[in-house]
Amino acid sequence: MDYLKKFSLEGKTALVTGAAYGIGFAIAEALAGAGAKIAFNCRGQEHMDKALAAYKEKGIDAKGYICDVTDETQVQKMVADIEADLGVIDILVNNAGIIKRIPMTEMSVEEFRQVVDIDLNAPFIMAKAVIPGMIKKGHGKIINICSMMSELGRETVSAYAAAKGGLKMLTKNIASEYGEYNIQCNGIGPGYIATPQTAPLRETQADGSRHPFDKFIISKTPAARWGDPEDLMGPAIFLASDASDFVNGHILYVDGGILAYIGKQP
Ligand code: NAP
Ligand code: GCO
Repeated sequence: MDYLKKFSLEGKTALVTGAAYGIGFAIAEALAGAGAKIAFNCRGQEHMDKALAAYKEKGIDAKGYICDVTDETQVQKMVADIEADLGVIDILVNNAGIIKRIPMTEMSVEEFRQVVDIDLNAPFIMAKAVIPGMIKKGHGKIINICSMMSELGRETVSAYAAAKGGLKMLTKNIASEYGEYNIQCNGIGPGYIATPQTAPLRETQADGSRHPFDKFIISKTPAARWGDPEDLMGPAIFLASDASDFVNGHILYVDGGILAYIGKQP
């Protein structure tokens, strides 16, 4: 048997949320490269137009939908539209997410709720919308984009860490609840990846030196570099494909070794 064929996504339909740019865009590109039809969403027309042009430039015929993943009505409509346009969704990647870096005692409850709403409640809304179709089809893959903050805390990211820690457990629960329907739900936990979300942490200083946080991350990463969105392509294909059919409820950390490392000795 040609076991490499199990990595093919030929004939599958994938929805990647928040894939106008950044990690989502790279994952969508990878899934398309492995043969999947791609649907993606973002919230505004300006990002949508740019994204459609970027997919076209890569030779990918992606279908874009304007949809806020926190709005269940919009999500249900998007999923129905994708079914009509491309077929029942085989692969869902819950990628859309935001971060707010504010010390906890200065953070308003509205700000905390907004992060949890997008980073945790929305993956629930999304998964709830696609699981019935997956059950009918007899298989499905859900990939939740987790974080180093699914395991670790740090100053200013309380809401994000709470949401991403919760997303890790939602992943395990979906695996537990729907594994018997041949649905696998796994997470990818990216390390520190160079995208617009982390741009403020990498800004060159007025004197031309590197941002202290940039240096800190390099020192904490055995690979001694930031990750690129491309680093997530292979793991995403694996978890979206039949090659991972007995992997369920797992979080695959793609972090250059951060979680394995105690840090450089003084
Ligand atoms: P990014 O560059 O800020 O992109 C985030 C994407 O999410 C955008 O396409 C944005 O689209 C979309 N989005 C945000 N809120 C949305 C909503 N309510 N509805 C629909 N789309 C929404 O972020 P990234 O760095 O690529 O991160 C992608 C995911 O990976 C996030 O879940 C993030 O937490 C996670 N992550 C990132 C890193 C990292 O180091 N960069 C590490 C670990 C995990 P619009 O603004 O156009 O709507
Ligand atoms: C931060 C970062 C992180 C990363 C990522 C790490 O401020 O510490 O933005 O939270 O984006 O999620 O895996």
